[in-house]
Amino acid sequence: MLGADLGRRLREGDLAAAPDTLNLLESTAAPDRAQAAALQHELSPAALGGEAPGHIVGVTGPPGSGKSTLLSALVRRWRARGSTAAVLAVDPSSRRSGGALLGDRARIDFDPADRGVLIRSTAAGTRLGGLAPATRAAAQALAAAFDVVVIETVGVGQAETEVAEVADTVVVVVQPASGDVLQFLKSGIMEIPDLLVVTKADLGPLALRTRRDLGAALRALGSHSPVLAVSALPPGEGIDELIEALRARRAELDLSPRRLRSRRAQALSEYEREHGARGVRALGGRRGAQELLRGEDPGLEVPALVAALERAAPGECSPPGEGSPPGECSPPGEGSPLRERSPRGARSPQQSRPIAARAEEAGR
Ligand SMILES: Nc1nc2c(ncn2[C@@H]2O[C@H](COP(=O)(O)OP(=O)(O)OP(=O)(O)O)[C@@H](O)[C@H]2O)c(=O)[nH]1
Ligand SMILES: [Mg+2]
Repeated sequence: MLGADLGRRLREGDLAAAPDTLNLLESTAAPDRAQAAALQHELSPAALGGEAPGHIVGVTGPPGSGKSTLLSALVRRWRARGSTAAVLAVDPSSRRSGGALLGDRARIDFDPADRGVLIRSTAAGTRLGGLAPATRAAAQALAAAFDVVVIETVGVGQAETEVAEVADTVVVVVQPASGDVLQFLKSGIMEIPDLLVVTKADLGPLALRTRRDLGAALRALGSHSPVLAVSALPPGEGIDELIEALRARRAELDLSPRRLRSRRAQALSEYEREHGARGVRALGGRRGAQELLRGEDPGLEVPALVAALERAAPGECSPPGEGSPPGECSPPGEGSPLRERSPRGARSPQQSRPIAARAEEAGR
């Protein structure tokens, strides 16, 4: 599968390229990683002539609060208005770690024959609330072609923080009487979302009281984020208002600084995953790495930024057996305290080659 072709097709708005794009970005096979870098290159701000125009919306909230049901309603309404939508749902890998506990979890409901909608669920892996790296890359790639790209994650706190790193807008979904979310907000455990949605408004006055309490808490914190009450079950209530609030938010957003910050943060975390704490130290620590990234062209895609970091730490990260001291760039050995930092564990020699070298092999 040629990454560059998929990238070009998405750039031209060919939504049929989206499923293969997701497959490629999710693949961990070494040749696919190189193709994925080529794909991202075709979708860089430099190649697009600006940021990908789609609105990347993070939807997060406690298990069972009604996120998927709400997304079903939103997708239906977006499609009725002629907007295209992709939803990347990050499923908690263990039932213990979250999810609607009573087994009444709703799937996002959509028409599989409609090319204007793409729904993809990915396992969150071992990290509760965490985003898989593929999810970030996928959201950025799909934003070149879809009007809206939603990332659904379960949880508040860490999940919300991670989503905020990649999303243009963060929506937190709570159900009526969510006292814990109110406390999280007040105590600062939870970052202030761009939009708060109280679901299940059909259940009665409790939803309205929750909306009022959350609104008061936000105002006390100096926030002007809207708080909406919706019912996602047919016939639905408040869905158009939510769509309008999202549209207004998108219209006032200055995408560039946000997306640039996100690409740099992502590049650093990918570099760190690949080369460990030692690799980061070779760049003068996180600060040194951030400084280096600030010096790079803002139009570069994430893999190119990772490659720039790799070039800046040549002793650490040149391919094994090509002049560097052995093992410098490979994951720390068994028993090393740094091993934890390399969640992919042992890799084949080809996999541990720097991303830059692999991208070049892909013929970029
Ligand atoms: N009455 C009512 N029930 C709702 C509404 N929205 C969702 N539900 C119900 O709440 C339960 C959980 O909904 P989901 O959409 O699966 O919630 P979720 O937040 O996606 O859950 P997880 O992905 O497991 O965290 C289901 O039984 C839904 O039918 C609503 O607006 N009104
Ligand atoms: Mg869900």
